[in-house]
Amino acid sequence: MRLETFRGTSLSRVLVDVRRSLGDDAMVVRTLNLRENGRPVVEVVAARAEEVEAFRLQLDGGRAAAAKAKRKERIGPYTVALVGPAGGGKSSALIKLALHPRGVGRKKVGLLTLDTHRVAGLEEMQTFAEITNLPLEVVYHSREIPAAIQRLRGCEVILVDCPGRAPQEDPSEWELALQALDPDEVHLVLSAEMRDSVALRAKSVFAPCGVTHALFTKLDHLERDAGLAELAQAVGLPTRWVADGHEIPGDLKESGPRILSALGLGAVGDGEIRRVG
Ligand SMILES: Nc1nc2c(ncn2[C@@H]2O[C@H](COP(=O)(O)OP(=O)(O)OP(=O)(O)O)[C@@H](O)[C@H]2O)c(=O)[nH]1
Ligand SMILES: [Mg+2]
Repeated sequence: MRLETFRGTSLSRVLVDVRRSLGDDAMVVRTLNLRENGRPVVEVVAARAEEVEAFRLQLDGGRAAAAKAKRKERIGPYTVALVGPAGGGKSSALIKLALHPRGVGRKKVGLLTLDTHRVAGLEEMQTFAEITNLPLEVVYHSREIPAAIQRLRGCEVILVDCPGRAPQEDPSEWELALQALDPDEVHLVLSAEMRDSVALRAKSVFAPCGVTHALFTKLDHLERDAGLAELAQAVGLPTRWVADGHEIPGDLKESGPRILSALGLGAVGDGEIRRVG
């Protein structure tokens, strides 16, 4: 989505330019009153309505037709896997998702971890499962998947934690296990501090995992969410959730209003967009 900046001596004149350039239903992202050489100037940042709508649809693609079609052919718990580079916040996001009503906290949740390489990672998940009394399956080999799923069959949703390792040409056991699980959704978990180019690289590296969504974390490290909307646009994946801190489970947010408001489109939570005129 392209944001264009218009300047003029009065708001009404600038809006005429905006309409002429971007169409009658152009959307105003922000207006600023400035001074240039001592004179008052109005600056308007705006975008084409259809481009804003396309971005909104991109973020909302969690209801993608492909996922629905796949779902029709399956029975059993809905499966959501979290993949991504080491330290991106997969396990923390999984814990928040499992508990928060904005995540899947209202459902009957089961946990499954493929991150068996690091003792600390495994212990973290086991401790979490114990405290919350949620069932946890620890899977070392792909052949263990059917039995693990069978034991979790009473759950509505299974959240799957993965190691922070890039997929290999010769798939390792956790990748084979992920393939055997064939999750309904695979969220690529990325720190929002990443440069767009690094995030795009991660997207292509983790593509073999069947990534369907992005989940951005560490928004609390950004200054007023600066760069978040640009990153989400660059990555170009449906994005349902973002994480913005250490608090469990509170620091999990719905992505749409948060990302659009990072652009100045509507206040957080209301999803409203101002039209010109
Ligand atoms: N400030 C902040 N820190 C976060 C957030 N999410 C995760 N972290 C921290 O980032 C670090 C890594 O988080 P993890 O959840 O272990 O990341 P991971 O992707 O599971 O890491 P690996 O399993 O090693 O690949 C931890 O210190 C978390 O507390 C967030 O939204 N904000
Ligand atoms: Mg982890």
